[in-house]
Amino acid sequence: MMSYSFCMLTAAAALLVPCHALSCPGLPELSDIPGLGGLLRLLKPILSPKWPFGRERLPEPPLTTGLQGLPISPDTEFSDVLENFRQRLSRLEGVLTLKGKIAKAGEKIIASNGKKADFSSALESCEKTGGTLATPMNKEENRAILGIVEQYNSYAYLGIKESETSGQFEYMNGMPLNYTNWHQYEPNGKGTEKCVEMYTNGNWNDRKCNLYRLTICEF
Ligand code: MAN
Ligand code: CA
Repeated sequence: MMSYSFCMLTAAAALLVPCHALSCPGLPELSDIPGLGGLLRLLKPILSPKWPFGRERLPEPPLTTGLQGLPISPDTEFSDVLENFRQRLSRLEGVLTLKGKIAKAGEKIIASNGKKADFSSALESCEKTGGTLATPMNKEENRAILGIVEQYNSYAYLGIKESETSGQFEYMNGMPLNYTNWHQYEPNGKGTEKCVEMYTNGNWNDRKCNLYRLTICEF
């Protein structure tokens, strides 16, 4: 049998436990002790932001998630605005995709300004608009870039360059390629063709950097 003082100590030490959960023989519930409620209310700011406990506790809003894992906002007006944006964005993407102006591959959006430029100017114009030169990192992305190449019927520079080691190619950030789609017998320029173009069949060829090629960016 627990003693009264042990129970009081336990109760005081376990203030985070809802009051009604603390019942000891002969001990009234904490909230029933005259004056204790007031004392605890005084201590509220230093106890826990989750105050009040037990019977006085307000119900928590349900923890649910909405479309694409976004938490549902208790502010329905805000979530309506968000949903409206999502739908308009999706329609806009649909129109641009239909017109062959953009292509989507996973999270990437591929687009062209329709202009031909040398490698560094093409890269610069992509970066100016917050993107970079289209860089196919898998079959799906290569297919998406090819869609734009086909739309303009024009070879395009890719975001790939020859590394310090002749004949080896890398991404613009210096990382080694983890996907390639070289045309037969390519790359063959060893030190003389430091850029890469995409043919109208989606295959890659290492090529000089000072030619005019379609600018395709990814965002
Ligand atoms: C041919 C091939 C390519 C090369 C170009 C250069 O098409 O040899 O590999 O890049 O010529 O003009
Ligand atoms: Ca070549």
